[in-house]
Amino acid sequence: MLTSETIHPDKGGTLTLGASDWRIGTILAADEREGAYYFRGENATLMLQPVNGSVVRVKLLPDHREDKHTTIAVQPEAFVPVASLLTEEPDGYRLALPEVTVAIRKENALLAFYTAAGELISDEAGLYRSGRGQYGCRKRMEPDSHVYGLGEKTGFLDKKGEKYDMWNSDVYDPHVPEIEALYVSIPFLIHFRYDKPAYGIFLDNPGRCSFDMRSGNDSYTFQTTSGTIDYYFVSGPDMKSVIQGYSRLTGTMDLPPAWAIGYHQSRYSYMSQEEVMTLAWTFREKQIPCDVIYLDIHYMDEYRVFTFDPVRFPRPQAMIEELKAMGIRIVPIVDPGVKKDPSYAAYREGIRSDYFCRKLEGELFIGNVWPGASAFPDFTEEEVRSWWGEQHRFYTDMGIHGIWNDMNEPAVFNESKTMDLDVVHRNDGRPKMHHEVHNLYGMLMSMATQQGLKQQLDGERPFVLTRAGYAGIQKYAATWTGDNRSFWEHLAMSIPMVLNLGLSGQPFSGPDIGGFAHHTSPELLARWTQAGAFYPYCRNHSVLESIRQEPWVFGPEIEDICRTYIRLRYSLLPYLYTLFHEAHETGLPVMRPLILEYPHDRQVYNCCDQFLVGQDLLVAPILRPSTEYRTVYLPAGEWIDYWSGERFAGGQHVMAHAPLERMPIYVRAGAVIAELRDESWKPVLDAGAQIVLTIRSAQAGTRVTGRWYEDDASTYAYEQGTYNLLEVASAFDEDAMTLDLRYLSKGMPNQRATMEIEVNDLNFVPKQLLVVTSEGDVELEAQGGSWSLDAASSKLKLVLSNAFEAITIKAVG
Ligand code: MIG
Repeated sequence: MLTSETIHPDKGGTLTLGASDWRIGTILAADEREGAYYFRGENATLMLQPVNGSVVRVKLLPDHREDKHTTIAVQPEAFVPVASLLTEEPDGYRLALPEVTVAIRKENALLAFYTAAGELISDEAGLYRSGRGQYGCRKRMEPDSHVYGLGEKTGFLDKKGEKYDMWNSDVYDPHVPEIEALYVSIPFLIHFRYDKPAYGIFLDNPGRCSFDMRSGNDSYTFQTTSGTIDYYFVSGPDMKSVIQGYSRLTGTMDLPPAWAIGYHQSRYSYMSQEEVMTLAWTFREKQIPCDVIYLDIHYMDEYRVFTFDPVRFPRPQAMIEELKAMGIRIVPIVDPGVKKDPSYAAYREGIRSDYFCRKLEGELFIGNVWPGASAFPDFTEEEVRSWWGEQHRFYTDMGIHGIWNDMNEPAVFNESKTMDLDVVHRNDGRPKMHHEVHNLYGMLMSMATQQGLKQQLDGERPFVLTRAGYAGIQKYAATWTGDNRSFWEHLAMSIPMVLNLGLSGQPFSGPDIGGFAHHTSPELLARWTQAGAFYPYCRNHSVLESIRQEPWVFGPEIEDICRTYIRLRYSLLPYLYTLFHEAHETGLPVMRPLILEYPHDRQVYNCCDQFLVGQDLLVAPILRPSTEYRTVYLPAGEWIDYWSGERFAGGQHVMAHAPLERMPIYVRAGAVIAELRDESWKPVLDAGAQIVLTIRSAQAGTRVTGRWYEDDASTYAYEQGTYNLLEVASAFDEDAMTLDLRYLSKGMPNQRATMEIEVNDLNFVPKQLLVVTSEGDVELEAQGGSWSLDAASSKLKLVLSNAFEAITIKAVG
């Protein structure tokens, strides 16, 4: 516990930067070699390397030593040939790329970035080195600047005024606004101003770094503690293109297996085979959908990874098979620490092959974690990663397809809370001290895990969940946000945290629903499950000895609420899955802050008590106890209350009534949402699942647009084009509706025989439904379709034969 002694009067400041007057100095010459430009300063060289037309890498080369090496976060294929032109002017140089121009001042080597049209995007205020050899870069910030991204951080959405550290840390302290570092470090920020070009900075340094948007009045700083400044300037012009640019650089996620986006249930720990089976049967009996049950550390034999405890889990394979038949998967936890135990195969093999981390002087690094004294694989070596991946046959042979990586910051029970800083990682021939690559450790572990599983699963998609990560983690694993608490404040905080992870290239994340530490309450669990149904990653998890928080433990009322919202998630799985496909293609997040879709609306720059799922669903959770009303901000357009169908004009705050069983949800008028109407509550997105495309408001003037993506939901066949992507657009008049359906891809022509569409709230009574053909309009029935009208609810239902590539349907009144 901290006491007042902490704020000792003799305590000095911690910001050391700017303490030295080191500068690059005057630029003496500039030259180009092998796709990079070198600006030779008096004290160091600055390298500018075009990545593509809108992204440029800036690397400071302290001893003029050329080094184009990047961390593993950067995809080599992101670098493409770029038309670039360097010109010299009396007081500087200009490097012009198709979409961004960099100006370099000769006098001080400071950079300014411009759009192709010549508009200033960003101006540099300084590049420093401290007496300790730490580098920092300062960029100008304006009164109307806003900062987003920076991965997994506490606080609100807008990071202006905050300061953060990038140092993967196991933080069991309550996650409060002043915690500067958590488990995942993504040194990427987005700088945004109203009506000005947005840009991103990705500082590719896996050592301890900091981002300070607090201390300077008109600037922000990022600084390193080891290694040099090596950053990527990602030009927009808008936030979406910045995120896409960053995602091209660091990669996008694979499509998850459908079961991974269902509801997951966890607890530290479900202690035995009987307990797990009882849990599974309870879900099925109560008809609460659930796809995954987690095994926390007690499943292991004295916490040895790749083992099962013979007493608690005597027949794991039988259990896994039985669960699979019920449609439930097991995801066991795997920590990096390998018990130091000569009778244990993983330890012996690791020692024999020299796979564990060693200290500078050569001795093994042994740290204390759950199994006691443990060795840690050196995941910076490719050979070690493939060995680690191979170990997972233990699980995959039993039918396990998903793994949960914990403690991979790495967390160690010692004073530094991590690996000793004198560990030397062999790093495939480029040895690094631990502190230089600390933030990569967890990601490399998940990479090893994912690649191993991929090899073993014979074409099936694995699922990996990780606590620690670095830029690019989205390629290997989903992340959950670690040890939050059952506090209402943490329910509220989870929204900006997940939103900023999404803006930082990680679309697949979520917190422990209900809260991990401390004790949940019936009301908190209900409200958290309502919100949680819309997180990209949806898992309820809680700590040892806390009050139980499975959906039913608080009696029928809370159970009903949980059931309703978990089922609601399942009914929206086709829509969610379509968003995951978009994330895979573009890097854009599934769960979005309003600013991403409404950048010209000043109301939304720090809006994070409500969020969007894709473009079409607006979710406004209740974030405080005993609260039945809240204001909701509806951005431009028209919004339909999901529950009542009531229509609201956007651009205003509305008061929503939200009794305990009701979380306010709004649907964008004009949205086409693919919904699952299958009562089996399984994440079946494949042939046979009853999926309906719903259009919720069909009024004259509404512009209807939507997409629906489908594939086999379990293999990588989509990479070869085996998927369907349908685009829907329609227009409405006073007494007619035209519906255009067009497959952008139809790699699975036999996926379903018919397609169902439901149009709600139609503003006229259709008398005829026609298909537009080259020979003129034909009755829908003559084309194998049918329709019906529920006049009371003005709901039109259409069923069409799905034999088309593109079809236009008209409803005429
Ligand atoms: O320090 O495996 O964040 O989800 O239940 C505890 C036990 C180690 C920390 C994880 C938590 C997990 C717990 N782990």
